Amino acid sequence: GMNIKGFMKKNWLLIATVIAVVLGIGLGLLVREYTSLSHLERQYFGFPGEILMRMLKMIILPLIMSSMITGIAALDSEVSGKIGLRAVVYYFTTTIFAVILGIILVVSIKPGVSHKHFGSTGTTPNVTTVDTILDLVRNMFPENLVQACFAQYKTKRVELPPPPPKVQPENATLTPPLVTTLMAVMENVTKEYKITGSYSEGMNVLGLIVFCAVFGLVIGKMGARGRILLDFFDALNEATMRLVQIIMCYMPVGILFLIAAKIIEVEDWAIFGKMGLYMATVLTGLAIHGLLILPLIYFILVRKNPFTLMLQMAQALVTALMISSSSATLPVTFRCAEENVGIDKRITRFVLPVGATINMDGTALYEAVATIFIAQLNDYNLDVGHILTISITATLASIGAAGIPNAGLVTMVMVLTAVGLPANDVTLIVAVDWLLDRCRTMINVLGDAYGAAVVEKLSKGELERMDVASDVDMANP
Ligand code: DAS
Repeated sequence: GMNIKGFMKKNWLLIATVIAVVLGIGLGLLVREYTSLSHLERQYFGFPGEILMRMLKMIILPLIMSSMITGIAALDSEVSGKIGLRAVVYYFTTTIFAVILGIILVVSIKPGVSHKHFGSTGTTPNVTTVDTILDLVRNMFPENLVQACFAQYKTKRVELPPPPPKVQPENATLTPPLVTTLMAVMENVTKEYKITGSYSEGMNVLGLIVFCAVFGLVIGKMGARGRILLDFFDALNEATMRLVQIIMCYMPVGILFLIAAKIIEVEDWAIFGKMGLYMATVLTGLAIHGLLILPLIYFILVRKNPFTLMLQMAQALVTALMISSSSATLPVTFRCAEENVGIDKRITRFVLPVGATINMDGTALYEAVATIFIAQLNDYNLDVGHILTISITATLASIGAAGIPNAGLVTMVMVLTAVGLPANDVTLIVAVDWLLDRCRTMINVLGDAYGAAVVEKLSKGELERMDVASDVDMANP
């Protein structure tokens, strides 16, 4: 067996990171207890953590580009199509499972029914499901690749001024009140909007992925000259992963200050008591999904111990929990999946970036629970049609959410408005989102890892055939 020393040596970074989390929480509580930092001092305190975030975000661009391009170019298009389809089916199925689980829990626990003291803040919605879906597609086709590295397109609806009232004919008598009401209703239905859009902060990962996927496909079909580009991006990928290794050495320091600063910053702890049942519902759902459902699917399809994979991914899971961002965790996800789990690079390179961007089980579960929670607060009766709408829009909203902190809260507006709930009610759950966000991000990353392993297993046949083919190539050049 492995002795303690061997274990420490192999897992020193994970151990250091976990110690950093504990120390960070302790440090945060101590500072809270004994001093009171000014706003500026708190910002300075978070500085080492800020640097960690900057480094992780810095590496995303070369990592995504090199891994997507080589991932796709290394496979022939038929094989990559099959693998892509398997990945998408896995993502979709698990996301739907998460949504259903969330709905079952929130409908039976009813966290919103006993909390009538949270008032609704209702206003009219200004972004619809259609707008959100169109934005998703728009972002898949960035108009400018350089801009896609730092900005995403976002639609806004502007209400146009009402048309001038129709001039009453001279001889018109008094309009009966019913007609006036009807006209007012009609007016509302035909309310005119103009769609404008602007670029908001945040990398358009989806757009970069789509571009790199197609670019990789083209390179793969180019023959000998394509080989030059493939080698180039392959080397870029290796260099990038070495950089990741260096960045990860700084991780314990960054995480210590990140979590300490967060604990110092939180103002309202009492809200945890008030929102306790709601948070418990979300956390129970995430736990069941992460500890039961995903492992079960993995076990059924891969026939290996699912908790071994969880341990091998631990570094990525802790990172996700600490930084609340799937995309910023991606470099660590890569390292764990390739080095610890040993998933074939031809799979990880193309499945992990896509997963980090569109596969968000935790977010989907969370959005379903939160929407129904808000409906309960509003005494709003949901029928089967509503529940179905929530399932579909929560799934879409999780796909549309960027892998950055609190993104799920933004795309939830779509879910709320789809069932006619006031969009502004997201403000009711903002106060506790910093905690729920990190937990759902961890489940998002876990889902991506299981996904890559499942897709690898299902694609074993094709991968082996490719190995044989390239051996033959080598034998008879
Ligand atoms: N925090 C997100 C993530 O990176 C998504 C979310 O806000 O739900 O996975």
